[in-house]
Amino acid sequence: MAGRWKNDLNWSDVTPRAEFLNRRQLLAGVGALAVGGIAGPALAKIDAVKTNYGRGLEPNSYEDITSYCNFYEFGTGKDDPSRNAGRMKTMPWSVRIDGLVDKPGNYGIEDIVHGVTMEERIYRFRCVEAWSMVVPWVGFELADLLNRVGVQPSAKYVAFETLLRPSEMPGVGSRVLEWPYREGLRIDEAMNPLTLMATGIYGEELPNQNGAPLRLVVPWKYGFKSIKSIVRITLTDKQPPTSWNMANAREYGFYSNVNPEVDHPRWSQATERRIGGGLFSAREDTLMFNGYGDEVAGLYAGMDLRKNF
Ligand SMILES: Nc1nc2c(c(=O)[nH]1)N[C@H]1C(S)=C(S)[C@@H](COP(=O)(O)O)O[C@H]1N2
Ligand SMILES: [Mo]
Repeated sequence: MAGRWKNDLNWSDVTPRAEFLNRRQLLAGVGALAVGGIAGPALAKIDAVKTNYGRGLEPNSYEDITSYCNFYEFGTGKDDPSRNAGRMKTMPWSVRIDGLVDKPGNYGIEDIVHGVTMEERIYRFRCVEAWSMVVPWVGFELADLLNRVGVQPSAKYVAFETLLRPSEMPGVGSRVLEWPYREGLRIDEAMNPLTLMATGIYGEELPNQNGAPLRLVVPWKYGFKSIKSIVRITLTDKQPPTSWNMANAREYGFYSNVNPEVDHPRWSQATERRIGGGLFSAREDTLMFNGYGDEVAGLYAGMDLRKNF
């Protein structure tokens, strides 16, 4: 264990060994290492996690992370995304960046990832449904991207939208949410160094079901804030509408910070079940801000987190 969390982490150190070898063999066969075109070179050497909280956390298996998913555009069952998301075309992919920015435009995914510092970040990921996983993401700080396009001083929020392409998304015929899936962050949350744009897991390109080719990861917030397959990023001076809040404002607030003291109206948020832990594994206590309080509690100083849930 001890050597795992040094600055010279690489994938074989953090991936359960058999699985790592297994996948490499598989991938070598199908040429999936062509991910090199996008994120490859930067993946060869991975920086250490930026928060001490990742220390000692054992990542969930690749299998858990890619087969137990929420991506309602492909169905509401946990295994629907892994079965259905393969039909989503992720190449070519562009992201429209607009609103209160100096350099608005349609940016190809190649341009977005070009020259950024890709890192591994091992984050605990807590879903609002009271389960959690530990995921070795690959990604870069959202702040990097925002700084490159130039955020204007009047921008107070960032709004995100997921692809909406009904011909490839069997779930969007359902009215369970309003499409496209939308999320938002306050600008200081977006600029926080913990906030990632993820392009991969376990050193490989994101599988579609996890939000290829580009998704948000906000580790101190419930999972639904981590919007997948992003096609639009808008800087705005108004708090943007968000899908789960529009669907049920009483149950899902704009902030959605992980908070064991504020229950969901229909269940407790005090504990969580770690996916992959087995049927009889003990529930774990949920930590304030999902354990990232040292890094982010200051963002909410003076705010009533029961009101701003
Ligand atoms: N576009 C989109 N993004 C989404 C969702 C979704 O249904 N659609 N589900 C959210 C929820 S509820 C969670 S818990 C996480 C799940 O991410 P994972 O499947 O990679 O674990 O994605 C979030 N992002
Ligand atoms: Mo979730």
